[in-house]
Order: sequence, then C-alpha cells, then structure tokens
Amino acid sequence: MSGDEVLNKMREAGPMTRPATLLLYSAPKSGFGDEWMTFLPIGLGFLQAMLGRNGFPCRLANLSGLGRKEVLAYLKGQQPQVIGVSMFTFNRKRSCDLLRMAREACPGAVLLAGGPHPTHLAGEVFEDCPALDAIVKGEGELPLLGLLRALAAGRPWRLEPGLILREGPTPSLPPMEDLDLAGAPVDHFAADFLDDPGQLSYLSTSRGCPATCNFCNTPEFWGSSVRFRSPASVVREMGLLRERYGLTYFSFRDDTFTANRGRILALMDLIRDSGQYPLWNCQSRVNLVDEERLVAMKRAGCEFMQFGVEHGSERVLQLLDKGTNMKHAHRALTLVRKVGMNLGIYLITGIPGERWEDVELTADLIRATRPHDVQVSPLALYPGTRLFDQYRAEGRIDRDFFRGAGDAEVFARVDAHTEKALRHLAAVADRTRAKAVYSPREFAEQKAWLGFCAVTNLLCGEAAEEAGLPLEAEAEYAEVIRLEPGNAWGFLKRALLRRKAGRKAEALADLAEVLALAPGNPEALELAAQWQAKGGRSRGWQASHGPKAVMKGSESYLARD
Ligand code: B12
Ligand code: SF4
Repeated sequence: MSGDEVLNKMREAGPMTRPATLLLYSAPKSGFGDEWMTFLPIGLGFLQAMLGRNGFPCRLANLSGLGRKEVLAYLKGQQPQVIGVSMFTFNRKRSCDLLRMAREACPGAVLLAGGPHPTHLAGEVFEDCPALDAIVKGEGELPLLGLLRALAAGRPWRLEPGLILREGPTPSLPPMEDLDLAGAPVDHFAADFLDDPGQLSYLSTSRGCPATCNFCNTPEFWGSSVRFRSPASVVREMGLLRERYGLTYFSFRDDTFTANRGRILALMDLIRDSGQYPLWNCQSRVNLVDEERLVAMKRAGCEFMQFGVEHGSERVLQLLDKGTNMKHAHRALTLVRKVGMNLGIYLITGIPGERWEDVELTADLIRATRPHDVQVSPLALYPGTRLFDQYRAEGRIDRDFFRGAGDAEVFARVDAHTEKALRHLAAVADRTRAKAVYSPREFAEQKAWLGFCAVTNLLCGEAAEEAGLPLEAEAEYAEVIRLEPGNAWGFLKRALLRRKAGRKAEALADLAEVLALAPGNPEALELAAQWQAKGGRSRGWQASHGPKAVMKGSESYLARD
C-alpha cells in the first residue's frame, strides 16, 4: 500500500476523540550550552505539522538545559496522552532520563522514542529505558498518525504498523510518497522553551541520498532513492517564515540539496519569482553540481555552499565508499569559486587504513581549493552505518559501549595519528582562510560574467569593509537597494556600515526599512535594541551565517580523557 493510500484509510477511519501529544528533545547534558546541540530537530516540526493538519493537538518542547525538578514540573503540568522523545546517538542517555521522568510525571501516557538511535539499536534502547513503550521506526509521520488514530478510535495502538515493540516489530510502513503531505514545521508551530524562532530557518526539503557512503546512516534510515518536497511547498514555507518571524536567511539541511537538476532549477526560478530575496546556504556532493545549477542558485540567494568532500586521497575515498573522486572535487570546488559563493568543505580523518601521506593530500586539497570554511571531524561510527555493522561483527565495538559510556561517541581510531591529523588539517585550513577571500579581480570577473547579482554585491561589500574601504562597500549595498528595493539585505548591510561610521540616524533609517520589508527580522531587532541601549555595540552581522568553527567536529575527540 502506498503512503497516500495508508493515509486515506486512516482519514476514513475518523477519530472519536483527539489525544494530545507532547514531543520532546534535549541536548545531552554535556551540550546544554552548545548552540548546535540545543537545536530542536527539524523532524519534530514535521511531525507536529502532520498531526496539526489532521486535527491532533501537539506541542513541542526543547528541554535542553532544564534540571530534573523543572522537567517534572513541566510534564506534570502538561499531562499529554502521548509523549515522544527524539533520540540520537549523542543524546541517548538524556533521552532515557527524560522518558523515566515522563513515566513518573504522567504514569498513564504512551511513551515513544523516534529518530536514528532507537531505529537502529532498538534492543539496547529498550533495555536502557524501561519506561519506554514503543519505538517509532524511521520516518515518523505516518506511524505516529496511525497510533493516534487508533488511540482516538479506541483500537489497540500496539497493532499499528511502523512500530518496534519490546516483543518485536509491527509490519513496516512504506515511506511517504508525497512529502508535501506533512506540510512544513512553520504550519502548526508551537514550542515551549524555545526562545529563538531563528531555529525554523533550518529547512529540510528532501529525504534520502543517492549515495551509499559506509560511514553514514542516511542510506539505511532514509533510503537511496531521494524524495522531494515540491518547489511550491518550499517557497511557501520560506514566505511564511518571512511573514511570521521576519526570517530572511535560511539553511537547507538536505543531505544532497542539488540531487535533482530539474527540481533545483525549478525551485530556483520560484525563489527568484517570489520576490522574497532570501540569502541561504546548502550542502551537497561534489558530483552533483554543474555551472547551470550553481549560477541559478547564486541568483536565487545562495551565498554559501558546503560539500562533503571528506578526503584528499582517492584511496581513502574508496575506503569510505564515497563514490566521488578528486576530479569531481576539484571541478566542483573550482566552479563554486568561479560562480562566487562562499565555499565550505567537510573533511574526515582518523580513518582506518589512512596514512600520513593521505593526510598531506587532504592538506594539499585545502590549499589548492581555498575554501572559506573547513570542518574537520574524526571518523565516528554511528548505528545504522555499514562501518558500524562491520566493527560490531568483528567485535571491535564493545556490545555495551552505548550503555556504559554516557552520551559518548565511538571513534574509529583513537590514536596519535588522528590527533596529529586533526590539528594539522585545522592549522592548514586556518592559514588558507586568509587566502580564501575573493580578490577585487575575482569579484570583477564574477560581475562581468553574471551581470548584477545581489550575492556578489553583498560579498564584495563585506570584502571591501574588511579591506578598510567603506565607500566602496557602501556603493555595493546601494546598488542592491537601487536594483532590488525589496531585498532586505542591502539595507541591513548598509545599516551596519553606517553605524560603524557613526551615522546613527541613517543606520536606524536603514534598519526601519529592513523591518518594513521583513517585520520582526531578528537581526534588525537585535541591532536596533543594541544601538538604542546606551553605549551598545554592534556585533557586526556577516552576510554569511554558515558554520565557521574549523575544529567543531574535533572538539569532543581532542577533549576526551
Ligand atoms: C539538519 C541536521 C543537523 C542540523 C540540525 C538543525 C535542526 N534544527 O534540526 C545541525 C547542523 C544543527 C546538526 C547538528 C548535529 N548533528 Co546533525 N544532522 C542533520 C541532518 C543532515 C538532517 C536532519 C533532518 O532534519 N532530517 C529530516 C527530518 C525530517 O528528520 P528527523 O529529524 O530525523 O526526524 C524524523 C525521524 O527521525 C523521526 N523522528 C525523529 N524523532 C522522533 C521522535 C518521535 C517521537 C517520533 C514518533 C519520530 C521521530 O520522524 C521524523 C519525521 O519523519 C541529519 C542527517 C539526516 N539526513 O537525517 C544529521 C544527523 C541527525 N546529525 C548528526 C549529528 C551527529 C549531529 C551533531 C552531533 C554533529 C556535531 N558533531 O556537532 C550535531 C548535533 C546537534 C543536534 N541538535 O542535532 C547525525 C546523528 C547520528 C546519530 N545516530 O545520532 C545525523 C544522522 C547525520 C549522520 N548521518 O551522521 N545536524
Ligand atoms: S555522507 Fe552524504 S553523500 Fe554520503 S550517503 Fe550520507 S548523505 Fe549521502
């Protein structure tokens, strides 16, 4: 039965009463203060949207940072009939703690866990979380809706498909064929303990990836055929986020955003036609971009493109089953610089079989391609990946690792080579960063080739400011304002520049324009508040909002005992 048919059947069944659902997330304790770790997962937003569309009340809560007393008080106050926790490998322990507290506070509630960790390691999770009633396997929308429909109709929910019970799994559900069925997180958004609606600027527009890298759980979790939301639903989501929260910067977090050429071109056309003028970033594979796609993306506001390049050695790429080679990497990275976006690359080291000369090849790749941002991570083994299965089968991962080690990750190699490689690649990336900024000649070439493109002006303006050339920078922003008066970014950048030059009244006038175009824009509101506070200082927004921490993925590795 297709996803649509299942859903239609569920609709026909019709609910009697509507059980209330509370969906929870928490960062691990060690990540309470970490901006990335405390993001509410996008998936919970989709689940809420699906329930909302079908008339089931649902709230989200981000319990990161809350102590036991506060969590218990909150849950006792809510008393939902169903409580679900989004569980990843990195927050598995905290998620079990939440389930224990949920059982204490709401003894009659059905307690669920979903997400990659319980989907791939159900047995361990059930043993570790005695309070847990069931795991929702993989994609959660249809199974959760089915469970709620059963509860509402007084049917035994344990018979519903798509679940894993302590006794074993119920029949599987096919993936949703039409991703638009779930709507978008913004549609029914209601969340507690989430003070920054900017989190909604992380968008997910597809599921699955055509590749089968052996260190990644996407192929197993989402499958190798990619499903896409329609371009219209994506642009509608962006428009609503701008209307309701003033958001004008977005991060497409699809695994392989550019997987389908025709779809990307159609989406870019729609974004341009929408008159929203967003800036955004995305990520993809080096073998799935070409000049036409990249140019269309830049014209639609893409200012930062990240690639999972992983390594500079062909031999190591083969060890990872990456399915790309150095030719792909050089071609894609060179093309991004030619088109003129900020360029980011993800790298992995600490790979079994990796030698020092391979690490040097990766360093050469950084030097040759001059990325603006480099993220180096040690290879971690996650459940649901082929490497994890292989290590387990070979007895190289202790069966109890995920039970006794708190929220720690399993690294493929813990040795001096990996430490040295992490530090070396980070140092090379740091040194290269200064050379990454586009030169005046490169900007001139981009302009001659593409004609007017707001992203070029904004990046060129930033580079001019950094070079101490405020008049040139102002001219870049002024051109954006003249040619695209509906583009909030020209005003925002000029406001910052003017404020820096002490032209406070003009700066505030520009901010007012931003707020007229995108009411509630968080950057403009924050800056206005800072500037109106006596002696307040601007923190200097960059057009590029993507990750900037070179060592991000390495921190926990280097900090381990
Ligand atoms: C976007 C993303 C991020 C964003 C998060 C932004 C956000 N607001 O969500 C950022 C960049 C911040 C991020 C950071 C990190 N991420 Co990340 N991230 C992803 C990515 C690429 C997409 C997630 C996504 O949105 N998917 C789409 C939505 C619809 O799916 P979903 O959230 O999984 O939810 C669905 C199901 O899982 C299920 N479900 C989930 N929870 C629940 C709960 C219930 C009750 C039910 C019924 C169902 C259910 O139903 C949902 C709807 O279908 C995934 C890879 C992937 N393709 O999934 C990695 C991934 C989730 N990240 C991962 C990791 C390791 C991290 C970091 C630890 C990296 C680091 N070292 O800092 C941090 C952790 C911080 C955090 N809070 O997540 C791993 C997790 C592996 C694991 N087994 O735990 C993944 C799987 C990547 C990978 N293949 O290795 N990440
Ligand atoms: S690492 Fe990236 S390219 Fe490889 S399978 Fe995972 S999502 Fe796809």
